[in-house]
Amino acid sequence: MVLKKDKTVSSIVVSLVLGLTPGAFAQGIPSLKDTFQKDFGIGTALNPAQFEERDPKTTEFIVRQFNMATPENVMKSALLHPTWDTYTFEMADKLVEFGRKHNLKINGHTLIWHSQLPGFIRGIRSADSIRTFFTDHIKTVAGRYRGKVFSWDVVNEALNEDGTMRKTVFLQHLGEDYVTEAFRLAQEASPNTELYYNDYNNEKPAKRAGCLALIKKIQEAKVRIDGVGIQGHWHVGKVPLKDIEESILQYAALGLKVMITELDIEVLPRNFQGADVSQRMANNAESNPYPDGLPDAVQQQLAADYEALFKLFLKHKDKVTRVTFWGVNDGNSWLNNWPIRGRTNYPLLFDRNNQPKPAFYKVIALKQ
Ligand code: 9MR
Repeated sequence: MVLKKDKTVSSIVVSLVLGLTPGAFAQGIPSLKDTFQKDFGIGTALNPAQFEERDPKTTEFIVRQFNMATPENVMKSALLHPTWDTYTFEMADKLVEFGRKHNLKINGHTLIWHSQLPGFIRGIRSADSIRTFFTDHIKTVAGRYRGKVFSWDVVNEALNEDGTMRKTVFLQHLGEDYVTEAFRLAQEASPNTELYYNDYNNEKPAKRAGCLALIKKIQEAKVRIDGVGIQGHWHVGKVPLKDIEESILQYAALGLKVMITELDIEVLPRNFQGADVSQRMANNAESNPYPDGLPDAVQQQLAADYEALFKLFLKHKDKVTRVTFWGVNDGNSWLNNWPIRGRTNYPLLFDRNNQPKPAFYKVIALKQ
């Protein structure tokens, strides 16, 4: 109880320092989705404990803060399509139902990705079999959620850092046109769903050029693509604001909606950037420096980074349609376990108890 009181008091102090009206606290913590209602959607990645509503307080919190959601894992092919001719839709159905019940628009993630593929793919040697998997998977999954999800990340992470096509099983067997083909199949199976290409580091110039070329290719084939997702796995003190702005402008110039789809800001030591899940780092004495709390200087830098990002998103709110955080709070973040297992990370706006961090108030204050 005492602890709770202290937290409320410190939140009020933070708000006064930031110049927020005391009214913002009359109803408790301000709501991100309400604050940015006229600007863009606010999304989060969800895991089963959350969309199965195992804790009513968590549900209440999610529904108050967010109006869009992406399944963190349950719609990936390894989970949906475990053997050649079986699909397991139970968890994905629950997520979709959670969205319907609580008015959160669902972004399906993801139809075609080289990672988290079903195990049986490894045994496939022929192009025909890969094509059969590819076609059946898109038709079946996009078809099942037709009219039920708002959008799909049709293809995820098809590019290398230099902008060339990543050598995936799909590129190898189906050739470069597989991306266009995926969008064509998704359009047929789910004609009224928004269709996106999603990647990390595609704000960086070389990868962005590859991404722009990929999008143009789809458009030249007269196949529909509605938007591009910049995942947004960035690093504290190093958020590439200029590249992000240039990317928003260049993607929007192709007529696409731009989304920030997996936002988080790494605060722990890392010797590379991006989100290639196959990359790992060795554990050593310095790799988990803040197990008991984030030092104030890093907390303030994180707040400044989030403030600068949201300022930029607001400047381009006519082009940015959604900002999705990759997790509800710091405790849920994949960055606690990647690229090293068992670290204590602080990449989001809410702490492990769903309490707003200084970064949250900086972001909210942009609209006061
Ligand atoms: O957050 C996801 C984590 O729980 C999974 O273990 C991981 C496995 O591939 O995927 C994570 O989500 C990824 C997303 O689907 C695509 N972009 C990078 C994300 C972080 O790795």
